[in-house]
Amino acid sequence: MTFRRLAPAFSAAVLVVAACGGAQPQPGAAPATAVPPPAPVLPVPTERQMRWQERELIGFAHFGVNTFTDREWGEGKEDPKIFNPSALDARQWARACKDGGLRMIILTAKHHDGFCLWPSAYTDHSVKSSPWRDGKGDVVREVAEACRAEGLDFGTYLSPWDRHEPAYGDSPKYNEHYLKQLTELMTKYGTISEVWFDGACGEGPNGKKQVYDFDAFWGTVRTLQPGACMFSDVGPDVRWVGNENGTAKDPNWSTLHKAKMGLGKPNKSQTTGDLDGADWIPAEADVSIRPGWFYHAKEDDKVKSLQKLVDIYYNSVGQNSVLLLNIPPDRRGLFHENDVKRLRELREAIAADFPKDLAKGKAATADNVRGGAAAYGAARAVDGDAATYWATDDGVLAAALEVDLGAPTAFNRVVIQEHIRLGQRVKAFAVEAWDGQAWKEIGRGKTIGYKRILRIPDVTAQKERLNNEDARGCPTISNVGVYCSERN
Ligand code: FUL
Repeated sequence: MTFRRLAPAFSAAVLVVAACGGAQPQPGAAPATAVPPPAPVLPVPTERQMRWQERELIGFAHFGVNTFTDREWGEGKEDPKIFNPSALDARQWARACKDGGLRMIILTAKHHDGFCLWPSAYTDHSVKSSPWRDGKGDVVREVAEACRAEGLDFGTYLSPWDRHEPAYGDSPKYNEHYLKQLTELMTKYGTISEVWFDGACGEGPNGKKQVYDFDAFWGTVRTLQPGACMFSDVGPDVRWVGNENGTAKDPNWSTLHKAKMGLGKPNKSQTTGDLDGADWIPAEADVSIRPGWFYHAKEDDKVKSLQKLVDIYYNSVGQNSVLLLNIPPDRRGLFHENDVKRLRELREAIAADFPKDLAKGKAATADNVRGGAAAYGAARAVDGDAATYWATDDGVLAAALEVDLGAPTAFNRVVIQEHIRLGQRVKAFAVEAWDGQAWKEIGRGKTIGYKRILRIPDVTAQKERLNNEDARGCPTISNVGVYCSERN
């Protein structure tokens, strides 16, 4: 596929050093047009998947008996009396997450050890058998309420693998038990925004391997919490990115051939998605802020460095994924001070990396505009409005959009977004800067999707250009932003 070049009339700029900044015209709504919008390139996201994607950063909290045994996986034989956080304050978790820019907390309501953080009616292996709050406590409720109070969404992790439950391994019986617990979580704690299904599976006391009835699990969530996104290795709404270090790859298609995959069987598709996948199942990248998922005092000085977390941000959110960052509460029932500090630093570092979109409201042109209509013009990619987009005519898969920054401008970050409500389209793209004499490629990639961020060496140029080289349908680009970060 060749890509188009813009007319020479656009190419008179000089390369000089310039400070970041400048006044920005206000964006306006896209003008009405009789030109029909591009037909969706299927599949497309549901509203619940859009809400999930737009959160970008979400929190995970691994908490339970492992916190008190200093282990990562409990055996299910732990005495519930060991669960006794001395100063549990879920508001502190929620405030720390909010301060870190995270938009949700997903709580391990039950991990593999089977200990329930809520007083389930279907087992005694729970907080009700612990001394914490005299056996009358409910961590799920406290975290759900804290999230609501701080304006965060709330999600639950209910491990199918349960090393305590005697019925485990008797597949129909355990599935029924699991469904009852799932129903408790889906009905007693208000809105649940994400439900996390871990694929781990083992044998029960009867020596038989448990066969999970995921269709029934997913059907129950869909009925009781229709707005919740369900995560598992392969969806139904969100897939695992294929590693636990918070890193997505390029390409990262949000589309997947679900039928070709199996739970617990990671394969290449899980990491990259499938270019022509029949299902919209975007990737979620999970990672812990510490080496372990649960709290261990010996890891207090092993909280990931700010630079490492910033890299993780670029490798996940910046590669069309959502970042799920785990912060394990300690034995007090608090986020440790070191983690709280690092979360705040992360939010500040990201804000500092994107101080101002220097392309917003600037003059933009394209070598093809759908039906010649202003409603799909290049200006729609720099108007700061996620609902508008630049689109080309049907069949024009390679096209270029050029932004005149108005004056030589220093930048080192490029943010590109597709209007994914119409499907993920771009297969290959390059970003170029006009150095006063010629266009120089400053970055390139395969997929864009909801968001693609390129960290590039410092460049000073008056013009930037996005060359869409190939796509699954006419490109629909909602944003091409450039930023100047102090750190490079
Ligand atoms: C894994 C589990 O085995 C880990 O303990 C942790 O919960 C991680 C997020 O998922 O599969």
